[in-house]
Amino acid sequence: MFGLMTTPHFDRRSFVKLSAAAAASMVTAPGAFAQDAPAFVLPDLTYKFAALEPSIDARTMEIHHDKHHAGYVAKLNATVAENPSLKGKSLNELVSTLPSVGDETLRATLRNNAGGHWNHSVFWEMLAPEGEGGKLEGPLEEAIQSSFGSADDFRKAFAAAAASRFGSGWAWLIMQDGKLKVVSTPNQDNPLMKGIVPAGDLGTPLLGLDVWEHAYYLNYQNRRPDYIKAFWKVVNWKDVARRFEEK
Ligand code: MN3
Repeated sequence: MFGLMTTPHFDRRSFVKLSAAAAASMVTAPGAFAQDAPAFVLPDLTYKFAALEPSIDARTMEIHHDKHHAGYVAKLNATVAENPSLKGKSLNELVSTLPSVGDETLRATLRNNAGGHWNHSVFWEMLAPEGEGGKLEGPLEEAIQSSFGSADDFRKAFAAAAASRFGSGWAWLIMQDGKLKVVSTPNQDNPLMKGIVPAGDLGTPLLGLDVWEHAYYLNYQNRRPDYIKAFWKVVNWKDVARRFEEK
């Protein structure tokens, strides 16, 4: 298996906060049931907005997290609240079972907003302040060398996927059938979306890069390649290695 059903790291934190939110809602509204709490919660960053400078500026991080990511979470919660059939489903379940959603409009809403919440939640974890994310080493480095020839060749392939994605989307390093592969997806699609993205792009995401303009435009304007180059300085290799080992 690709490990598609493994629980992402952030789910645990979300659960803790959800429980707190549920408790709070019961205090403020005595008649309310715990399940009235939002199904999904915007995860806090584990570093400050300015922590990724100069690679990614504080204002971009703030808008990206507090407005864009928060927007996906709000829309997703509103969608779940309006559709009882979705209640109790995990984020992983929502993104990996989209074809089972019969209603086309609902499927599109989930694709964008469950996808957006999943993608951004892992993206924040895949970044770390310069010097704190460790380096590419050990079994992950060996696997990258074996799949791409060298770490440099991997970086070139990943950067090419990120630079050539037309419009908005993501570049990914994935584990597919026991091998590492670089793919890219449009909009908020991701490699877990069975039946949505081409089969060749499916796998377990180990590293992702958001190449929507909202991720870089304030600082880099049209210079997406410069943003991609700077990204390498803030990759959290410890997190990538953890995903590689857990896959
Ligand atoms: Mn984004």
